[in-house]
Amino acid sequence: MTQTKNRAGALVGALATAAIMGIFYAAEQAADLPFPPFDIFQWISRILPGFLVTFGIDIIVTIIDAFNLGQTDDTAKLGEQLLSVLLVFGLGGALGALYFGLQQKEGPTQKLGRTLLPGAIMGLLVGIAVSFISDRYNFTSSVDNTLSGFWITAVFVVWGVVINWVYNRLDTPASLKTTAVADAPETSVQSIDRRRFLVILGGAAATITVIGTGIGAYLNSKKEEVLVKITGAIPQDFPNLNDKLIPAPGTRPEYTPLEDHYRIDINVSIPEIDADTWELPIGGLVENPIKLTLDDIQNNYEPMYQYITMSCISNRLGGDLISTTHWTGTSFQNILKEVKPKPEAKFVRIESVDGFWEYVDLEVIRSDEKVMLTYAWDGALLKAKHGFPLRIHIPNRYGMKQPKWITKIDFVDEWEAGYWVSRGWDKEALIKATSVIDTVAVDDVYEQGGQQFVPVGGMAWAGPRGISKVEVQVDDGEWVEADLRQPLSEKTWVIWRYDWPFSEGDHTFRVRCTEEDGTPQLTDTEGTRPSGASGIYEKEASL
Ligand SMILES: Nc1nc2c(c(=O)[nH]1)N[C@H]1C(S)=C(S)[C@@H](COP(=O)(O)O)O[C@H]1N2
Ligand SMILES: [Mo]
Repeated sequence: MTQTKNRAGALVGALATAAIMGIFYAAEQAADLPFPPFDIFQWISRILPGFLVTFGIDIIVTIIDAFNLGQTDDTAKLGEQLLSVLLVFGLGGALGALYFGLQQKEGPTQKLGRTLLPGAIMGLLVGIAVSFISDRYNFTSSVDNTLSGFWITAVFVVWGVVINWVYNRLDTPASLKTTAVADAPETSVQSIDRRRFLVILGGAAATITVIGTGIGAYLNSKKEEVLVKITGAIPQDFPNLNDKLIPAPGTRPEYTPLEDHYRIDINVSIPEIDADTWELPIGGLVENPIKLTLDDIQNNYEPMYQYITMSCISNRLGGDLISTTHWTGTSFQNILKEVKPKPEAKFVRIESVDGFWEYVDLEVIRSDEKVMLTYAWDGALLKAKHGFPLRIHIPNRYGMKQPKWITKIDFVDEWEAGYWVSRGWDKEALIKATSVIDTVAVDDVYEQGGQQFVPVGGMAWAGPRGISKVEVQVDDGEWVEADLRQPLSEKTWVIWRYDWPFSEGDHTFRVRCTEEDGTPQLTDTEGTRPSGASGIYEKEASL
């Protein structure tokens, strides 16, 4: 009997939870209130040990790879959202089962009899706990946290009361009897009544979920992020406009369309910062602490423009977590001049709205004017998902060293591990030179002087260290130099092309590159963790 009870409890708990998720979602879209499942997921992802998180991400990326599920970043975020909802659904079921189980025991809850009090108490406790989580791990909602807390708690109280009410409704002597003779329930009028009740309940829960989700989805589709263009920052003609090299068909775009730029961060929902109230305090070990608004940063400092290729350290060889766009900001050195670091200041600690943080060595900033506080990409203020209103660019490092959504900058005398470093990733996260084949354009074979050629192409990248040479090898042949296109800047990837005078059959193509100063790329195959992927990229093709 207990088992039946627990199962009924799990079902009722899960149904009630599905219904309130619909309500939360509609309210999020309509009134910008928090959507607790995402906040709970963000909380869990931050407290789990780093290796577990990385392991989880790895599994998600492997699945996306193996089943060709589209863009890694978008699919992974969708997967996280799905997981959040499933997780909360499961928790709701577990609480329902627990509630039904406790109610049945001769315990204190039993004494409360047939009131709705025990359910209300459970809802209150769960609601308060979830409100605390939301308070700390929601970076999206614009609603005051106290108000959000009341909203979340109220919804959970209703949730608890509903579970309680359903329990009372099911727990009639008759229905207890039928659960005891569960093998032959159809013979009992009460059992039919009980089943009908559960079906109605399921229908009601599903209706609320569908309506809530529908309203939410409709409101969501009406929202569109407006890009705020900045005239002076709009990239004009590309500096390599006159380069003769035409990329082999199928080569990635040299300049990534903004909507295709990869996105990676620790958030299920995109943090949203209100530029009207945002102010950046820059202080700590400095003579002159300041506070900057977005307006200040845009107007009071010399702007700087750079074409930049950025990659996630989690990008696999040939993966899509790497992109190139045009960045606008101001050199961090301009800020140094103004705040005047004290002699004991050795590092800068950068903090973000989502609880992310990193350290930058002051020497790195002093020795490279291109460390840049960035407010615009592709000629417009940063999109929310790319760090609005302010992010930093640190040359020669993977993305994990470069916080988005910056909320605070402190000058300090001691280094500490940043968010990903404290979770086992490389301290320096220096970019590794890599080269990749995007295409062996078998559909674009052409003839010249009686010989057939197949265009082969891709990119090579070593951050600001630059690329001097790319070589291609077919099967076990000689390494042959490819033609290089002038890059958009010394920091962007280099597009290369090699036209192979081909022979029919199945072939293996390999690529390697050399840095500007003659350093060859690493040829040993290494996975992404902890220092970034490297190795010789291979591609098979039949001609
Ligand atoms: N605040 C914050 N900044 C962050 C991250 C983050 O999770 N939170 N992720 C970093 C990582 S791992 C990468 S690869 C880059 C990606 O920037 P993008 O999403 O704009 O491409 O942002 C970096 N900055
Ligand atoms: Mo990353």
